[in-house]
Amino acid sequence: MRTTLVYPGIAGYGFDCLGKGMEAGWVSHGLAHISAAAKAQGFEIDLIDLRALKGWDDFRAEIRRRRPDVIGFTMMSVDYDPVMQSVDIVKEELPQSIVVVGGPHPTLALDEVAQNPKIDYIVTHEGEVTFPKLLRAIQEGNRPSDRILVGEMPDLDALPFPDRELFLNEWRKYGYTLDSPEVPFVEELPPPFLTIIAGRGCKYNCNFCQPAERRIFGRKVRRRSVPNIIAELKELRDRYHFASFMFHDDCLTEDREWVIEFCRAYKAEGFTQPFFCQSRADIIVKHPDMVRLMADAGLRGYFIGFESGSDRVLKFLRKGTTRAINLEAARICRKNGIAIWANYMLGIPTETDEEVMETISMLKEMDPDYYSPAFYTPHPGSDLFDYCVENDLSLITSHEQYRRSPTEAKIKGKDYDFLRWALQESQRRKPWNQFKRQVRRYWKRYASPKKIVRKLLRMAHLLPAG
Ligand code: B12
Ligand code: SF4
Repeated sequence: MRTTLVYPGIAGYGFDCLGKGMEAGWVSHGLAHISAAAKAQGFEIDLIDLRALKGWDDFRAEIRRRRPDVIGFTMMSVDYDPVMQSVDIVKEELPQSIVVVGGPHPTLALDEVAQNPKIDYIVTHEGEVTFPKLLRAIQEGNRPSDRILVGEMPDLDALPFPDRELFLNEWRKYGYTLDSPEVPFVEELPPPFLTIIAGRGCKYNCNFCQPAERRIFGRKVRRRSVPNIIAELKELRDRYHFASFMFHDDCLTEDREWVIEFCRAYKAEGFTQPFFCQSRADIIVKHPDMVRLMADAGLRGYFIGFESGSDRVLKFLRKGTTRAINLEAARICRKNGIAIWANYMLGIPTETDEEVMETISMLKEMDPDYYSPAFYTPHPGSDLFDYCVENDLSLITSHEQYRRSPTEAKIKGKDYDFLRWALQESQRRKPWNQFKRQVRRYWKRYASPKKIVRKLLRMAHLLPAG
């Protein structure tokens, strides 16, 4: 029995985007995990990655060529349209094949997904236990009569490591050069670069996100043990000789004991590769000693959801932080040489223009290394999404618009001309900060005060060029 998994991540990028940016050059840990679990039980699994194809004709040709018995799709809300189009093509070409969908959107918007009668099975929640069980039942001619299968929670340490080769093998066929297993995205993380995920779920309660995480992964955060993560890192070191990596966990630092144990083990096992992870401003402020330990172990950057510079908006978002905490967290990062990837939103429901200006002034004071702005986008499964529906605020008309990109209008009543200006302004550094950054950059590049002074004098036209 042949099973093909499909990664549909072309929303916003289009076909033939493989390797062109982070979203177009990273593996899906969801599919890599269910592939590993199914292969461990003897099933034959391959992948179609829509990002590698030139168009729908290519997808049709692949389905004709591979003739899978079962086709499994992963699906975030943004992936809805490409998944539905793929399902149509699969059923035209292979009416007898069995279509299975899983991932965040089927769990969070089950009714919508269930409306498509061409989908044979919907696996909600986690798939490592339930998907292989379903394959076994299909193979034995004992198909479940229920179309909706509630995925069982796996014991994370008992799972085989994610099957990255599912993606890398496929990408190689399309001539994607693998000097890096996944696409690096910041200068602090050189290739070969890859991503890893240590746990599932988040205990915080931000209203633009929750209860989605809890509904997918349960109330309690589950994390792989440190020895289990170190064992995977060792395997990845042997196989890919990675020079840097990043954790995908929503908030790796929420369990201080785990982090401390990890940092010690990472160093003890001789790892020196730099890494990034996601954290929160309040955690950084509460545990500066943990931040130091992480920096010492190789942490080079934190993704931090600062979201807003207004205390009222932060409260509305149930973020559990304040402007002062955000600024203090940035100071601690800087002190420890940790780059700041600042996630923030503009155009949040109830936000006033003055509050947008507070976000701008916070960012100017903070001077993050990387700006990651979004026009607030209501994501299905979150309380703020429901608030937008109840108050008729959403301007979203297609699933593709569930991307957080700061280009299109998402919320009624917002002045997007002002927000576009705010977007630019929020990323304009103060001249003094800009100057300090230039000096640091030159220092790194030329590592000689004499050369830097000459360069600066030349910039100020006090020395002839050359
Ligand atoms: C890493 C990550 C990314 C990465 C990598 C994505 C990738 N290639 O997988 C990047 C940065 C690219 C990304 C982008 C986006 N992301 Co994202 N991302 C995550 C994050 C933090 C981890 C994903 C992960 O690996 N989880 C661990 C794996 C094991 O879980 P999983 O993928 O859900 O898979 C399990 C089950 O869902 C199920 N399953 C999944 N697929 C299938 C298929 C079948 C057949 C079966 C049976 C089961 C099954 O089994 C898996 C194993 O248990 C999650 C939050 C989270 N903690 O999951 C958000 C999350 C998935 N992202 C989200 C969003 C909104 C986005 C963006 C839209 C944001 C944006 N930039 O606009 C984009 C969309 C990208 C696109 N397709 O165009 C939302 C999705 C919400 C929703 N309603 O869909 C999440 C849940 C975050 C949140 N709480 O809001 N993301
Ligand atoms: S936004 Fe981040 S910290 Fe807040 S609930 Fe979601 S994953 Fe957790």
